Amino acid sequence: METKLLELPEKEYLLPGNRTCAGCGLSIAFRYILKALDGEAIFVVPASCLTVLGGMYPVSSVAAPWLNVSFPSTAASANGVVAGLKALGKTGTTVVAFAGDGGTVDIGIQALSGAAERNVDMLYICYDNEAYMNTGTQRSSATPLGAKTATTPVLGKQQHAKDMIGIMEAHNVGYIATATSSFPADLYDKIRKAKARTGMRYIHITTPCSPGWVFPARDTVKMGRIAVDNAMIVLLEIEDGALRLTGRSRRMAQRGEPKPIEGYVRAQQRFKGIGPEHLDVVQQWVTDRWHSYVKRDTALGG
Ligand SMILES: Cc1ncc(C[n+]2csc(CCOP(=O)(O)OP(=O)(O)O)c2C)c(N)n1
Ligand SMILES: [Mg+2]
Repeated sequence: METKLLELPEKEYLLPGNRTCAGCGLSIAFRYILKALDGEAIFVVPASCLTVLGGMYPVSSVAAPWLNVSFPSTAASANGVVAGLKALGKTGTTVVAFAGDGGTVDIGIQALSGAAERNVDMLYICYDNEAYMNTGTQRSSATPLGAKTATTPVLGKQQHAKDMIGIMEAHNVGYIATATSSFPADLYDKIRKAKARTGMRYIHITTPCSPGWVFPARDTVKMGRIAVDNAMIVLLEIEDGALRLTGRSRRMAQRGEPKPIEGYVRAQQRFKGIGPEHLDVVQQWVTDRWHSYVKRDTALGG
């Protein structure tokens, strides 16, 4: 059963006022993540916009325990917290390793791989704004092909985004999901599901970034919705190897094909000047990925 937006709990754990930019997708996502966890969580966070959101000691915008850790060590540090809780005999608290795309897909990947291989009892969340945003938009291996960043300023990035879902599947992670801040009820349901399980769980959340993708701050929610409509984001979950499309992606698959990516690309200045050769390559990549996911969802007749 899908939770509806109006059914979400009213209690807030993200306190009013934090230091993120206007229209921050991460801020929206985190609000619903905290609701889904009932505040019963310890967050382990490396350097990122999330650290900025958390605030500087002695003040915090988040009503939950929180550890700031070194960049590459997020999953290893979370493993230490898991071991500590076990030694104290404490149960019922979800240990959440929570890092950006740079901190996950590039810098923290070895610690994450180790923790996934050991099936450590944690929820690992990667919020993906598709670049190193906190330091001024440098490309990461999650940046899409063609996007201009401070380190790919002329032609845009020349490689596709790394397939983190495939990498987590190769580690036999029991629960893997994608989500976006633009569909908070879908995100809420996935965090609830992950909370109820044990072992490693991995959720990859795309969080549109107004200054980094260069679109008006008021359009953050719209940008994630267009991304889903164009299959730049595919909402799915993989439970013990069984893949299921969820929410709007599921409804789209039942109706037909996603819209072309052009609407998404034209809405963001980071893709300004992208040539047809790049646009076609990204479109083909998006279409192929969409079909490979739809084919694996047996209930969709794949
Ligand atoms: C070892 C180390 N290298 C570099 C930095 C500088 N640094 C702080 S935040 C950040 C960007 C993080 O990018 P990402 O993980 O994608 O999170 P985002 O800022 O996009 O939210 C960098 C490079 C650091 N704090 N520590
Ligand atoms: Mg980032």
